[in-house]
Amino acid sequence: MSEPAVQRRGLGDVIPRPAEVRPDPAADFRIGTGTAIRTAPGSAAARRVGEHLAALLRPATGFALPVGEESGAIALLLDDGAETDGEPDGDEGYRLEITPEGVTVRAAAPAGLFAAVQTLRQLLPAEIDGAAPRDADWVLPGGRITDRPRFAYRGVMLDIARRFFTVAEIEAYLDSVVQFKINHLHLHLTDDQGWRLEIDGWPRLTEVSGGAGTGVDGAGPGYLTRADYTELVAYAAERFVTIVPEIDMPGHVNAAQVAYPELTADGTAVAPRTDTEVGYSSLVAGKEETYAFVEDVVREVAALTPGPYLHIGGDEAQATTAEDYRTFIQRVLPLVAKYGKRVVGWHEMAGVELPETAVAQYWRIEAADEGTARAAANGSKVIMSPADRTYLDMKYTADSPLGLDWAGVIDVERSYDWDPAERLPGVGEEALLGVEAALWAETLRSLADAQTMTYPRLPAVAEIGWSPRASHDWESFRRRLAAFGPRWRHQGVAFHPSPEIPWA
Ligand code: TNX
Repeated sequence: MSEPAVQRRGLGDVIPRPAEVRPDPAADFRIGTGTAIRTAPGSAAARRVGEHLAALLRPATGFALPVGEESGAIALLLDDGAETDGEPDGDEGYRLEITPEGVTVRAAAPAGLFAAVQTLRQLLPAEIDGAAPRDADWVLPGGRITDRPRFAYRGVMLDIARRFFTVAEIEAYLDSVVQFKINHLHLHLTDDQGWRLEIDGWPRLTEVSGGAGTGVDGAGPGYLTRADYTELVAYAAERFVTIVPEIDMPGHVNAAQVAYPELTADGTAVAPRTDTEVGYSSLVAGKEETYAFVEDVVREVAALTPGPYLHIGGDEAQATTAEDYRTFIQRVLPLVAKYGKRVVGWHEMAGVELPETAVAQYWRIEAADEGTARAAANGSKVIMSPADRTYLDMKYTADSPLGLDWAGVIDVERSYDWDPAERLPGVGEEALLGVEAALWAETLRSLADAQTMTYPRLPAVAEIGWSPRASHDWESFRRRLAAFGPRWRHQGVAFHPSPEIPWA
């Protein structure tokens, strides 16, 4: 069988769509056997981004692509005069110029170089993601791109409580999401069905509630040791991704109570749960044991996490009275601050008065939310994750084999055609830290299941988070998305072949 011809890409054929694109069809650059990568002198971080680029390009090209500081037609440079058209580039902005002589990337920080590498990867033919060397014309389209994100926070959440995902699976997932300039991975570490992070001094959390038979239908056992978590944090940091750990409380705590009955109201043991009910378990607001436990957990998670955020859940606490909920959150907020972290919580937390530094994550489907609006008015930032747009665990169509449908069915157009700054009254552009797509795992049984629900909807949310509001355009998006069919096949990433997309 002859190999299909490798097609030249257009300079704007990128997701998320870059802020400014000026093609110059006469200025294509061809990567060849002698091409080298040159990185900013004296910057170990830039050097690692160069190595990352080389590692992406070597398998399919078969070229050596040496990385050094002396010479090379592909240059990844740092300069802090970085400002384009009066707009500061920020850490993630970059300028990319492609000419027949070479490729020059300039950014104020290594994160910008990494973002540019994701763009470069997409500018090459899909075959660049193949595992074996092939003979092809590795052409980058000529011209200039100037790019920077709309929002600082572009996240994806993975629920490893309902179904545990191993370090290798989480790393594979991370590798696929960074292509879309996702820069936060929120790990939902604990829930009624399982506890997935080892905590010093509380071994039964993981021995019992991370062990055999845990997870929905008992199909998701496993947990992260502290060493595993530390490895994940480092792996993410190499890809400029911040891990946001979530310990869900005061509700969603049945697994903790199974392991430690002293955390229940009367101290009696509760049975493990593997069903998908929510809203039945609660930590006890009026018991000192509760806060001794929470402080140990918060201290430990904070110590293991270099990123600024610690997510305390706070959702669906139907088994907690309103008064107890307030008491509990007001005791826990200062604990998170005490261990140096900025608190994030699902927006129910905004029913309690919050410090300005707190972040509320809106997840419901209503057209307004008083608590979130009040938090925004008080200076808190908001992450937008409306379930009817960003929940990756919702079915694509009524007959999708995986997923739930309580927030409706979500096809690709529905996940793309909305604006986070217009979602809630009182929560405009200035109040937004960013957007996050959430993948709950009740119906997932494998990494392929997780990928199938994630792609192709995550790229839609990623583009909303990164690209200028004015560039939003469904017709353009679905055409650009079509090119990912062959890319994902080469990468071994499963996806749902939505009929809305004219797949290549
Ligand atoms: C609601 S969203 C939940 C989760 C479920 C999810 C399923 C949120 C903060 N809580 O406990 O897994 O729906 O879609």
